[in-house]
Amino acid sequence: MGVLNVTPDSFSDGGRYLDHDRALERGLEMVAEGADLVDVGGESSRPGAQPVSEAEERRRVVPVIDALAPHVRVSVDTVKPAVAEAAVAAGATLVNDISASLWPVAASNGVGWVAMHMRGTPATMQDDPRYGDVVAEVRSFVLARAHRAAEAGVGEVWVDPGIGFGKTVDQNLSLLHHLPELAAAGFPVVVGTSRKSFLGRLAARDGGRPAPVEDRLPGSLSTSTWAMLAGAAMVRVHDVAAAVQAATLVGETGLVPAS
Ligand code: HH2
Repeated sequence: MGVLNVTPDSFSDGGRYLDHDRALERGLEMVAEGADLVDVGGESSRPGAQPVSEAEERRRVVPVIDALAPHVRVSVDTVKPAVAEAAVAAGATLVNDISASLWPVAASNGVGWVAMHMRGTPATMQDDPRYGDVVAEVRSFVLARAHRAAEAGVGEVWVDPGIGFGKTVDQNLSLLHHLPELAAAGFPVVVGTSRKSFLGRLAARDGGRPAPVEDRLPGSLSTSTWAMLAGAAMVRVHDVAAAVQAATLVGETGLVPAS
């Protein structure tokens, strides 16, 4: 799943693809690089991000989805039902939902749905995140939502532990460590670690300064490779060509768990 943020403020590619033609060009480039799916988003969910209006988000994503859908499977990264509806009408066939609440939209439109775990909202999620047992809480949350969606008639339901969404570095690492248990629960798993700040902190340089976004490819690739080996059926990445190479290698090792 290649990431395409049609936003001015996403944490790693904000502003680069706000222009329609540049977004389309990048989307097609990711297809050429081997992406099976392009995830189009019109609202940043980085820590502290402020929401945008429904009309503005629709204006950003709908023309890009409309132009990309004939070439590749498209998902829409949104938490707004009306934006999801408009995106599906434009050709998206998967609703990537960081709020894990839009399954009724997926059910009524006959499209797939991703249930991701987040603590609170992007504006507040990194304010002192605490859990009794992060792995158990995230797992029971996403599985409960996934079962509700399946009961409502959604035929394709994914679960996602929501790396970086209201989690400390250690909590993110615990979730990655315990990914095999989530993958064994019966729903396909998608994982997004790409360029996230915990990778910057883990690669901190002298004096503890986190590695900047452009230096997080090694962490992005090693964690997405780990996720694939641990049973994730899809990884959400910015650097598609590198991730496809890693995925090919993982496939050729023969170590991928049987699904
Ligand atoms: N991460 C981001 C956004 N959407 N969706 C899923 N399913 N899983 C994720 O881990 C995930 C996601 C955040 O990354 P990005 O889109 O690059 O940044 P921003 O939210 O600032 O636009």
